[in-house]
Amino acid sequence: MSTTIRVSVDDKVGTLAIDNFAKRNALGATTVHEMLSALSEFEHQGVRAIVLRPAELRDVWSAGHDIDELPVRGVDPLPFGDPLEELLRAVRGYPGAVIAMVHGTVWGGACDLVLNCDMVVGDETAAFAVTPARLGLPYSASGIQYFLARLPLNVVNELMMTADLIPAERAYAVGILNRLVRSDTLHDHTYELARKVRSRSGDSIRAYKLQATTFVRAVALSAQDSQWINQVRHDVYSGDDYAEGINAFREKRPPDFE
Ligand code: YXS
Repeated sequence: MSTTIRVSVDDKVGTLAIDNFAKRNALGATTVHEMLSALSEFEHQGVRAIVLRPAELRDVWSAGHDIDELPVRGVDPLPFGDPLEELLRAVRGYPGAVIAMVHGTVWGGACDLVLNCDMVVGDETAAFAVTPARLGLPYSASGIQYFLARLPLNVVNELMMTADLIPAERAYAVGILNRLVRSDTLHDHTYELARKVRSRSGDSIRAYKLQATTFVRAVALSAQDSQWINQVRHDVYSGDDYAEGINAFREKRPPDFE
């Protein structure tokens, strides 16, 4: 029995709803593993389009990675096996459309999750922030690569360097959102889009998506550059900023990176 998500299917259109508002729908291991199981079950049932949403439409869509589960200084906070990294790969690899329905603010790894969805429908309350610079955390190389495939460099720079929320109008203007609709029509617009995808050829869409996500990953990178990236990230997650960022969150105070 799932404890932090709600799942349903209606005529091969699935709904995957995060239901843990007490923790602002933070994406901890328990929630992520339930989401991974749901995606696997959707695939088994031949679900062709999935709407990813919060169970309740409140002011926060998701607060991102569960900070309480981030490791201490000196340990990579976003390794390949991190549950949220696994979820991002599962969404990218799902053989059908995953459509994010966004009402409220989306933070950090949840922003990565939304941008890994195939399409994003948001309303006037939708806003997006990517927050490693608030935590002194070195973002994952795969995450950065995918952000750069998804958005212009200057927009990724703004997200990564300010860690500020990009509000709905700008999110639509810069391409984070496919559709920007009024909150009272968000549900209908999102499910209309999902049903449209569901009505098209599942074989064609699966083949397209598998090729598209493969092409996005296909970049030439020397072993030397790969090792250099790992060293750069190691130096950051072993450094003072990361320790201070995590402590500041836990002590509910602004971080002091001076
Ligand atoms: O004090 P209690 O026990 O009630 O718990 C509080 C918060 O500690 C908890 N909570 C979280 N717990 C773990 N991980 C989180 N990300 C997280 N966010 C919140 O939920 C309870 C209610 O939070 P509260 O009182 O702050 O709610 P609010 O409505 O006043 O504010 C909502 C937010 C989302 C604006 C605020 O909670 C917030 O700023 N959360 C942190 C957002 C954030 O920085 N997320 C990035 C997580 S790290 C990540 O995703 C990546 C690794 S990265 O950093 O690289 O992007």
